[in-house]
Amino acid sequence: MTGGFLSNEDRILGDAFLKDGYIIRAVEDRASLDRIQARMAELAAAQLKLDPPDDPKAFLDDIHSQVGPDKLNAFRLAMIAGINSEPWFRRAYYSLAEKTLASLVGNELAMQRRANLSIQLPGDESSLLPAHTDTWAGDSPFEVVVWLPLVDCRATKSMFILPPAANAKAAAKLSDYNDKGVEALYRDYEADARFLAVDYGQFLLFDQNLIHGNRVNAEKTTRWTFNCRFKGLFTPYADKKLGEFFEPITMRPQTRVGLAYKLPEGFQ
Ligand SMILES: O=C(O)CCC(=O)C(=O)O
Ligand SMILES: [Fe+2]
Repeated sequence: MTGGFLSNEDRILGDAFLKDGYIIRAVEDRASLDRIQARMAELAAAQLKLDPPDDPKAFLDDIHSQVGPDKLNAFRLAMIAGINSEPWFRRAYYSLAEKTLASLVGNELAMQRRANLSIQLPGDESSLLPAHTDTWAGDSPFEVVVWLPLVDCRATKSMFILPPAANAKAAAKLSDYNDKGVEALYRDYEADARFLAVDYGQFLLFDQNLIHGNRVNAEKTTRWTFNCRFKGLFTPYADKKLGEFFEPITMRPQTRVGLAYKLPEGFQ
């Protein structure tokens, strides 16, 4: 049987992931999470010419009092550039979900080179992601997303996903929406969509082959979330290539040996 040699622990986690299409867990390295959050708050304050905040979470939650929708995308891009230029950032991000990734994806992994950041101000309609799967847009079905909130994310301040059963129903009828569009798709499956409650201190790991997206943030505070893709290093790639979009992060010694090996020439 496939996976018959998995440990009990891996089997239990894997069954939960396959049933729901996602898992939500406490981060595996709280110090790294706090470091990322603190640095983001510092970068945001510097960008806005403010003093570094005492309470990073409250500052980030309230950023809509400092940044309006017109300046939001430039601000967001500056935040992404700032955090991705920290040499420790990707290792810290990986450490938040290291064991879970090993269990659900593998022990030789490729990681997205630059994590994305989503900032959603209360009531802002300008930066929404309609219902989609990443695979429709050129991602490999072997990719998962590690989604990380810097503030507590609940209801429309979070993202929604269709669990596998509802997703399968929607996928079977997808061609009906060529004309009707994905907003109609969302409406028709809205009752099945799960808005995932993920608080600061937790991460969400989800299967991006399932329909997901977000709506206008109807909460009173601003959403800050990272998303970053991981896949088995030797699983098939789609549009996002190794070396361009992805980078190997946990290659094992015998793989290095194998990749470097050249059969001796001229020896019979
Ligand atoms: O953060 C969201 O609302 C959606 C994220 C998403 O679509 C993704 O990470 O693939
Ligand atoms: Fe997505």
